[in-house]
Amino acid sequence: MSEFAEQLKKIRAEAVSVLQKVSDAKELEAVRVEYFGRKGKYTLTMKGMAKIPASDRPAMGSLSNQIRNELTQKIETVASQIAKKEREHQLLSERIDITLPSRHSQIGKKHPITQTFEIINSIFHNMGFQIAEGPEVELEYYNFDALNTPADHPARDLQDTFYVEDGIVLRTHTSPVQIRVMEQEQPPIRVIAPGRVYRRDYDISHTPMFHQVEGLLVDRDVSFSQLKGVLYSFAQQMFGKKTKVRFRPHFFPFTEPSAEVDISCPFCQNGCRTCSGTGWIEILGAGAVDPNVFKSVNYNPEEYTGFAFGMGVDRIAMIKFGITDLRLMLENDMRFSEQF
Ligand code: 2U9
Repeated sequence: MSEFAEQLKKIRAEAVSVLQKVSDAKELEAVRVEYFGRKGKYTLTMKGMAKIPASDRPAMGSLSNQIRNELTQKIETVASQIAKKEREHQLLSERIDITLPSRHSQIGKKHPITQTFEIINSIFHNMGFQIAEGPEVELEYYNFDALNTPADHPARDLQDTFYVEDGIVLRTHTSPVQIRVMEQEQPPIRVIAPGRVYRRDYDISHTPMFHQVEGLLVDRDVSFSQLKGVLYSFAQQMFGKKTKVRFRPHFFPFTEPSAEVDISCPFCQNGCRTCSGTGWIEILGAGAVDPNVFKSVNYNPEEYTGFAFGMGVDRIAMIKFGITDLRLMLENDMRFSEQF
């Protein structure tokens, strides 16, 4: 056998044994270069072909081709084995344990004030009242003047009302909404005005922003007894069939006569902390619309009468859900709202 053939067979034997020990793609590439690179063992050996006598060349050409094909195929086989192994390794390392519990996502609940708004709105909606809304930054005219509240009334004081600028306030009640409704529409009027209101009050039982629902009904021959009927029905639906209602005389600039309305304490029979031992809890104010209010919207007070009422929603929510501390309502603590 010629030296050339000997050399090639040696290369083959060596390469086959080296390939058996290769364990990753980088090593494999190094082996490929070692034999078939520009200065690789096989490549260099093949340069000796020129010196082979012409008669031996066909045989040597065939042998070298066979060895090259054999080795190239072996390299490819090893390459695909390595790729398979690496893929398996990757799959194992990225394995997800689908039996693990999922991450807990907190689901919100409606705030008790929102829930209370919805209950109140629906009770009055079922009695035929429409829901009206208006601006929270309001003209002093709509907030006070049109509501028969004189220029020197204490409610207008800088100490009690947030003034945005001269003649513009943060509304202290939702009553201006009803004035705006009456400016736009003729009787019969049946509206409630839910919304945020602002007063310069901040202590254990007052916050500078709170929530109200007010109601207004205007028509011919509206009576105080109709007001009593509507509010009685509201109290029964809101606080239960056993609820008793009483009216105490009061004064508001926009209603005459006026009353404060109490319900029998839902927490006790004859006196507890919530009702200060009286058995009664104040829930709203109300009255017959003052004729001066009608005059400011060009309604004829001889032709029309009406009633109005107003309630603090935060207060109603506290009674409804038995919340004892107003501050809890404003902290946005999920542990609080989850309870309702
Ligand atoms: C118009 C005419 C009259 C609305 C009324 C009350 C009585 C009342 C308070 C309850 C607790 C405010 O949130 S509170 O502090 N409200 O007592 N509100 S009568 O009277 C109106 C409204 C609009 C055109």
